[in-house]
Amino acid sequence: MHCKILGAPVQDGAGRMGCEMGPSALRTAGLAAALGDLGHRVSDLGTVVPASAGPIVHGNTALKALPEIVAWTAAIAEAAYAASADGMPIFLGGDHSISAGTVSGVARRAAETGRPLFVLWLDAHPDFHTLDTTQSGNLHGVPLAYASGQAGFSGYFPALQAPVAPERICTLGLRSVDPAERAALQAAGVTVHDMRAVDEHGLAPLLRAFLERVTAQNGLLHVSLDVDFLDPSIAPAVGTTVPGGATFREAHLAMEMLHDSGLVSSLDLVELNPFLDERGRTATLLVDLTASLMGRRIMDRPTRSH
Ligand code: HAR
Ligand code: MN
Ligand code: MN
Repeated sequence: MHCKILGAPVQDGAGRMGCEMGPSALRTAGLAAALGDLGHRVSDLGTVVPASAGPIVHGNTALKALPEIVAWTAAIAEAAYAASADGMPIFLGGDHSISAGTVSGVARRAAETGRPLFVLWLDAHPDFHTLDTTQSGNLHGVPLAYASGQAGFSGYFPALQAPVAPERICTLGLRSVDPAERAALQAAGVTVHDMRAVDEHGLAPLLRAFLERVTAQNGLLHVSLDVDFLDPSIAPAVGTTVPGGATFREAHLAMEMLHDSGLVSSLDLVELNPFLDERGRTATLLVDLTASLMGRRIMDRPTRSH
């Protein structure tokens, strides 16, 4: 596989600074080498540069950095479209607002190939607010609503060329959902597997059922991995920690199943805030999870010195 790494150092969509350093930390943690060791060809395509931000006025006065995030979204969508012509783009956030661009860009590409794009959203949060419903005003809370064509973005965000049908979206790991998001997810028909479902059924059958749907429709699959999908005890480097997240093995199992499915066509690694990390452990975990997604197996792991 040809892995294409692309940095999107956006932090204005989150409530605090630091995600700008995410791509650097993931590179420092050895992402390219880990992929190379698995036999993949790796290209680092560098860093997306945002378009210039013009003034935008919106009635929701809580919104933060709307012109900046709109400018980033336009540039990231173009870069994602270009990078997804072949190979496997891996987008390094940056806060989760980058996925407004990555998902819309790869969806435009998928539409040209004629294969339906599915999205697996691994996150404590659904990020399903619209510009009208967000109360925090942090735009990392809206990308999934935008990319799936929910109302209220037109005239502000770039026009969507290929919205992802909500029936093709699966959220997994949710445990922090605002009332407006809960209603919108249900109305739209997004598949929601919250942490209670993971606890009760186990992650594997929930994910397997979704992957079987993707396979049955000969789909492509974009995976969006938010650091806060993981339990904060193993992944502290995120601004929005929520207790009760995925364990080390749940997360690796998800990645191993995704690898075995052969369906994944693009990946986001988002919300890493290296300023909050402990000796790089969260960045290292994200690299190891990516390696599992790209084919590293438990039985291939030698003992490491401590
Ligand atoms: N729903 C809340 C809000 O809109 C929290 C959103 C937090 N989002 C992320 N990414 N950290 O999932 O403010
Ligand atoms: Mn998120
Ligand atoms: Mn989140």
